Amino acid sequence: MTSLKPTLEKQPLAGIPIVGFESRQSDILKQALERQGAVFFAAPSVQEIPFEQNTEAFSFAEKLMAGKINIVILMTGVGTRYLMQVLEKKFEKNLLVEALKKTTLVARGPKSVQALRELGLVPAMTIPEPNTWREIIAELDQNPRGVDLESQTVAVQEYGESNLDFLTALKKRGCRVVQIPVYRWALPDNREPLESAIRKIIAGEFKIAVLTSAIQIRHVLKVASEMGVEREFKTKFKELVIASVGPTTSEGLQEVGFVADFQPTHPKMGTLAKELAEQAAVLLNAQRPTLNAGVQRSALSVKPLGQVQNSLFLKACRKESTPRTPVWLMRQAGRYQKSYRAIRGKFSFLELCKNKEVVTQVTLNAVEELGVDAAIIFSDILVVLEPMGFGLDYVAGDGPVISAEIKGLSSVQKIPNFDPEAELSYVMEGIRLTRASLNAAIPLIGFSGAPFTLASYLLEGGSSKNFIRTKTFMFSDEKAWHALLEKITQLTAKYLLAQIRAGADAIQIFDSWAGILNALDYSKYVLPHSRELLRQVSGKVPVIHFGTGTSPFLDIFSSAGADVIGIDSHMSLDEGWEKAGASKAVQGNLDPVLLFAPQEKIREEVKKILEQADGRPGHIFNLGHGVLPGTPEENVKYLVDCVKKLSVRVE
Ligand code: 1CP
Repeated sequence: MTSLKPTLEKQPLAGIPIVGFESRQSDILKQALERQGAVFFAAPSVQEIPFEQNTEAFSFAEKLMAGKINIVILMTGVGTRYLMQVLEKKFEKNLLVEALKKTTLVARGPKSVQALRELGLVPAMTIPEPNTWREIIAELDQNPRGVDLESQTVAVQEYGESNLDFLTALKKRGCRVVQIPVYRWALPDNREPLESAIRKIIAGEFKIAVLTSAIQIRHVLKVASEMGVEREFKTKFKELVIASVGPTTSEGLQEVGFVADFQPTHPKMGTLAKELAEQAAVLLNAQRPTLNAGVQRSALSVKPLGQVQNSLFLKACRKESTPRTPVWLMRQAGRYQKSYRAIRGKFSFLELCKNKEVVTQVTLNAVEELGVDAAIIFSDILVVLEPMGFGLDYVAGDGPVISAEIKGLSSVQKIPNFDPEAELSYVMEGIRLTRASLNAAIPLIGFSGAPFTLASYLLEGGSSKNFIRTKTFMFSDEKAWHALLEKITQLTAKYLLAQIRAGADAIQIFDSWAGILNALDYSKYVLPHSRELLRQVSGKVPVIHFGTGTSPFLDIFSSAGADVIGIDSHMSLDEGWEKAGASKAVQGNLDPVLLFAPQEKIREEVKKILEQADGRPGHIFNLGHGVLPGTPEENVKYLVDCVKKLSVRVE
């Protein structure tokens, strides 16, 4: 025994107690982790109970034999085998296989490919990793084998429970869908290991929990609740490193309020064990980055595409339904926070914006302190003014001071084109480092000012009340005005595209002061430029278009073309949504001043806004404008908690 010790000590998982909830393949997981030195505790959480008298399966077989099924999608290997076992009781195997050969067979993953191979069948289509329903739809949409979905009959071998998102996506494409449920999930007959694991988690006996399917966490919570320890369990479970095998499992975790800390590059148990071992040291020491030590959580840097794409925030941006409403707040990082003031004490505002480690820390602090569903990169809309050749300073108490003298067309023509990758490299580096340090399931928002709002700062030289210089310039020299906005549009588009390349998962365009114009002037002097900017940056990641005072012309504002429309607090959310258009997602709209009010009042207003949104897909909770300096921090946190609790949708 002792001879093993030196080698074991070199293994990063040596002696680390890990709990896993896998059932059927528990041994494979155990071996893979033990090979890395871990001490594994198996707590099977699910059993599959095949439907013996499966009428849906029989009716599928009849349609199949009659040549009425065009496409068969095999979701799991075990399901494919169960299905054949059930069908063979009533039908002849050869005939079934022959009939399957005449359809287009789609295998979701390598295990369904294997199960088909055992029948002598080869799928016409296999699905790339991470093998979720989204990849299936993407493959079918690409239509590589000339499969036209419209009016096709598609049979889906289901497992455990129906995936409504998937079925809806198929139906939207004009398919007739035949569901073939093959087994249902149940708790294991022997719950003792699971109950014991729950007790051990509460006692702090594990360091890492491994989940290998989305149903597992729901079963674990069910048993914890039956044991009367759900609350303690949840608190302690969050202290573990939570490892998820892939995006669907991570999404399942997120739906019940947990965030996966780790997800391997391939959704396989072997890869999970290997990469978990590689990253264990960093994961187990996960600390927030410190100013001097740099960012230490690089292990979380893997950004498996599926994981962030399935976040509540990005789903809502795409108008997909979510189990609760996502929430983040404009200016969630800022002077109302003690942690921000402490850091700001050491740097000037621009120094802060230009230091990627500090940018990362400030961005993450807000996410972690508040528990919001999205991060926004810490920067400012005005930093673009420097490479445009203008002086920029932030003067305590007075806000930004910009030295610019724009007098007619010739001064507009003098504004240089600049390369944002080079001249605003600190923003891109900040995005890269933040993305690498941020929890892989939390999206990062990049941003810019909109052409009008940026022009107003240039022309006013800073903040303004009446925007006299801006409007005077606009009304008296239309040609120069349009040239100025066109110039800013081109530069801003390049800047936003660079942010997307650096890793921004969504972008927000702040047209904070658009509401000082009326509908006609907005349409004439601003809309064409905002529309052009949106045209240039759309289609890559969701784009949020925010303004204040825009309610009188929110329909026109919305027609500029963003995916998500910001609604300020001057209009109720439902009215705003109607005006923005039902096809849009919306973001908003609690009055930031309400955060100074008693918590009961905040709760009441949150409820009101949620009622107005009425559970419709596509609402992102936010304020109508940024968090104000001086806002009580506990109220900001309270707001976020309220949204999370009050918006849970009961299915
Ligand atoms: O003293 C300080 O510490 C500076 C305060 C501060 C902060 C925290 C400024 C100066 N900018 C920021 C950060 C900031 N600004 C962020 C990232 C933080 C986050 O949202 O979590 C963002 C997205 C902005 C965007 C921004 N800057 C806007 C659009 C949003 C809005 O509130 O309408 C605008 C208009 C600015 C300009 C600006 N930056 C800072 C000031 C004081 C101002 C002027 C505001 C005004 O004219 O009233």
